[in-house]
Amino acid sequence: MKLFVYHTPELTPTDMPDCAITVDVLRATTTMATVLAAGGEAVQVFSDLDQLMRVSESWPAERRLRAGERGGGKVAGFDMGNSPLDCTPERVQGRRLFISTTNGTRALQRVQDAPIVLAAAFINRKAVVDYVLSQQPETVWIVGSGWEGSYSLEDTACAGAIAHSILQQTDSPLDELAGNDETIAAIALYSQWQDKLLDLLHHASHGKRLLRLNCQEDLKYCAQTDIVDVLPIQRELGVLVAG
Ligand code: 3SL
Repeated sequence: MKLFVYHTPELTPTDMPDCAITVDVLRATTTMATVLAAGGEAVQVFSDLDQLMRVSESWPAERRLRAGERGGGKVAGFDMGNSPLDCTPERVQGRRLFISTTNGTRALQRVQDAPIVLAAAFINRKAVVDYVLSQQPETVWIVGSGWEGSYSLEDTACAGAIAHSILQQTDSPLDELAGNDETIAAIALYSQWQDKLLDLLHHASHGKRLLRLNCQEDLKYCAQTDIVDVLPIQRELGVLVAG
């Protein structure tokens, strides 16, 4: 197995790996994992808000939830923004989440043609790592969502958490497992911050943006590791289910 970390969708090559893992710790992939862990039927991702509205219109109203986020805030006319804390079992059970966010949904679409597409965050890191180890894909890309084309500290730290755990559980030396320098840097970043991930989110520029929007509790939630045992896996183009 070779692991490659890419910091943003823009830095991700155009050919496809055997397995692509998209990461948006703050907050899209954390929200997706939470919805599926809470009994949501599926998560369907869109980069375009109008397209989301059109497609979801054909879905029964009582079995859908529309989530729209731009700039960290909820888009007018949508049921919710992108806070994982809004995704309680009472609210999401049996429903499909139709979601469009600034960066996370775009990152997922960037690698949607890979044979295996997963969504990962700190909260479901173990479920993702266990699945990758069970499947042993030859090439694994971990793609950070970043923020509008630029680097996000928290996504690279989560990529490092995944790579670090895979490294610990395989016999391969670091140089054999790591396919690019970014993978080694991500492992180093995670190793330094693993016991203070909430502090790291407070240092991150998007963390600061969310703090200005009073999302302190979201940061606390997103900083937790391995708290949900759920594998968001793409079943059809743009649709993720609990695997
Ligand atoms: O960029 C994204 O996709 C979002 O996760 C951003 S936010 O955390 O909802 O502001």
